[in-house]
Amino acid sequence: MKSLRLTLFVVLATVMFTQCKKDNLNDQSVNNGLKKAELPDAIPSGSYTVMVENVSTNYMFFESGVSSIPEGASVAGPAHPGESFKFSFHAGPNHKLSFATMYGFSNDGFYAPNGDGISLFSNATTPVTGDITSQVMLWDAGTEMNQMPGAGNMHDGADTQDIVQLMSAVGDGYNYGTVATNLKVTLEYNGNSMFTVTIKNLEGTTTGISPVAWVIHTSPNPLFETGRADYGKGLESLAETGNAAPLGSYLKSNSGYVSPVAPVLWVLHDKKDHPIFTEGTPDYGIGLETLAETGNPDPLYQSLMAQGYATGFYATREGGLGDGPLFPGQKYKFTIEGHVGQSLSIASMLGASNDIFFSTGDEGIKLSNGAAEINLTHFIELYDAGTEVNEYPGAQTQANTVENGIVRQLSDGLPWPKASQVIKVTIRQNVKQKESDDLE
Ligand SMILES: [Ca+2]
Ligand SMILES: [Ca+2]
Ligand SMILES: [Ca+2]
Ligand SMILES: [Ca+2]
Repeated sequence: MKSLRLTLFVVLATVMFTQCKKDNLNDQSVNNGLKKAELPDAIPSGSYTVMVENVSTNYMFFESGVSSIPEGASVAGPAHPGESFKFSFHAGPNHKLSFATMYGFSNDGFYAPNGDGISLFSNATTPVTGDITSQVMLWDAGTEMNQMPGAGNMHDGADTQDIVQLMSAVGDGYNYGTVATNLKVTLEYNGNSMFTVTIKNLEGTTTGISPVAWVIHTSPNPLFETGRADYGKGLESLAETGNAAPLGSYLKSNSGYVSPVAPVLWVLHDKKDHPIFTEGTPDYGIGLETLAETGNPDPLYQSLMAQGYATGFYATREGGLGDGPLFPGQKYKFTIEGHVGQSLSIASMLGASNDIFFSTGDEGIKLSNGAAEINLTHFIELYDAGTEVNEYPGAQTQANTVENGIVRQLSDGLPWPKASQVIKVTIRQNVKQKESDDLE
């Protein structure tokens, strides 16, 4: 899995912020276009502080939805005996499937997998397909007193605030049939990290089933936790009335793509140099492929050093969080020594991708004078290194595929976020005291 590779590298490399050519660059910088009279005590230095932040929304779930129209029907409603619900989604090796559908002839009974959800890949590489009915159970939401299940159920049990548990653990003495005689749940793999689930209500079933709320997730217990009261996010409504909309809308508003931002490589150069890549041409083969595919900037850093550039990379998160990629809300803050007029280029992998990276473009951004903080985010775009085949955002199932592409701005038709939805980059020129400068 991609983000794992990223994390592993960071553990291995105790990344130190490195800079070279610091001394001679510093001296060149001070008088470049400077109006000294306006700055009696402090003058701009060649030192800049760069802040990189992951500004993504930290969604709890990856994808979600409601399947409300039985196959072959034209309006929303329950699936009667012999009918089925079908839905599709994308998922990667770390994703699980959970769903819930009401056992119609009960008070608050519903079918669902257990809290862990259903694994979608075995050995992290092979998509799971076929009959997954054995991973589905009948649960009691604990929100209504049970009555005799069946067509005669008045659905007027008393409201309760009990725990969610297996129906078999409730001990109400009623016969709900078995999951295997009521349902058949199957999983198909459609390729390109897409799956389709079919929940068939069997001919010999003891009940109809309601529209299905489903969610693709990584953390356990997205819909309920065994032994705990209902979360109050819509499961009660689904389990008691078959209305999946409230639960579906809760899941929807908490679902989306989340990616870490990998450690950030920077390099100072002349605008014409294009040290990291040249747009529209193949990767130089000096380390960008590793940066873009695994998040590890070290090979590119070593190459740029060997070419004599002022370069470095940074992986230490603010707030005592140690080295690692940036998760939502986390930031790097580091200082570079350059001079006005030089170009600054940065590169960092979009962690939940194949070979997508943030970049300032092949020419970089010109360093300027001015002590105000400047937001550089609008100079940052997502680029495709052209070295690994792109897959659905956040559902990376393969590594080391061959793309034979060129480095270019990301444009593959897949629903990637904009760079500015994930990353924020600011720069501030540091000032230093004139006296101390004179002492140097
Ligand atoms: Ca109940
Ligand atoms: Ca209730
Ligand atoms: Ca690619
Ligand atoms: Ca590759």
